[in-house]
Amino acid sequence: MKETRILLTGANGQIGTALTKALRNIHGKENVIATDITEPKQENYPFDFIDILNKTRLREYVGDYKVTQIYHLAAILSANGEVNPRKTWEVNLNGLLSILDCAKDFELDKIFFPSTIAVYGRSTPRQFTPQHTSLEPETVYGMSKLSGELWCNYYYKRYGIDVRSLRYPGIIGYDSIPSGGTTDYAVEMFHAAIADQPYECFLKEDTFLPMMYMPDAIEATIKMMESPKEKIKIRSSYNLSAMSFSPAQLKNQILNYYPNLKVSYKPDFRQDIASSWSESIDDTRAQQDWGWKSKFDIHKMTIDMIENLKSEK
Ligand code: NAD
Ligand code: AKB
Repeated sequence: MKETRILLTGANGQIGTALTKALRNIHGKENVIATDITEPKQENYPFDFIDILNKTRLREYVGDYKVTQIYHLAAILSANGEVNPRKTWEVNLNGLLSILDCAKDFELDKIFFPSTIAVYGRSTPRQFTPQHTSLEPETVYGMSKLSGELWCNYYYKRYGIDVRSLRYPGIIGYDSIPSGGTTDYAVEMFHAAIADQPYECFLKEDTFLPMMYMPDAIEATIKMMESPKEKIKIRSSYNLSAMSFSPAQLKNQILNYYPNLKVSYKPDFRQDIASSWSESIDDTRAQQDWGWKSKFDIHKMTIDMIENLKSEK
């Protein structure tokens, strides 16, 4: 039997940092290779530089290290994506196509592709958004991820590639500070509270968005990736849900522990992005097909975030 050897792209990012740790706990440190275009902020061995746009290096690496699975996290997120739309399309879509070609040519076992709530648009039902629905994203990030979902489904059907995908909500975690996204305000508000600083939120106080605590996101990813192949019936991307809240509701939760927290609201271009996304998600198919169930609501997440951020201080 082939030994499992996993390669992560974009491994220094918010999710990559936590997912690399979790996969190393399961498969052993040496069998999980972290790659990115930036220096890791903390010890991350084995690590190497791979720019997802360098197809030749990617293919050499996958061949040389006998990689069997790729978790393809490298991407440019929603807010940063609007700064350079063509580059975002190139990184997010061409990067994925290179990964899918590797999977085909090197006969890899499995691929993970993270999609996002950014695939929804203003014509999508905003409450309890169904799995199959109108998808007319307005950001280049959402467009690239939606096209990516369709390519994943195509490679599954045409070439039998075992590619699996989740539409992550906004992810909240304590391991690293997110940047370049529209849901980043939530993590930023926690850091401001712990540092005893006022926080200026770039979204309006009543903007509801689907959110998820990092441990739930990691558990969903690993649970789906370890499920038997026949249980994965959706090969574009699964809706995934945990909680939905507004900046004002998050502030009220944090005030229970940091009563001096001051939050002001100064919406910028990210408000328009947030307003085009869904407020809550129906993830019944993920529950039915491979047994997904989230553990953290806003209350449990707030307690755990604060405990972890305080212990790191
Ligand atoms: P992030 O921005 O924190 O990390 C992305 C990483 O990709 C960065 O470390 C960056 O250096 C790397 N990268 C960018 N361009 C690259 C290139 N050309 N080659 C190689 N690496 C490159 O993002 P994240 O929050 O960790 O997200 C990981 C994945 O999950 C992304 O695909 C994102 O679209 C998806 N996702 C994230 C969230 C969230 O809330 N964090 C929600 C939905 C989907
Ligand atoms: C972003 O805000 O761009 C990401 C996402 C929801 O995909 N956090």
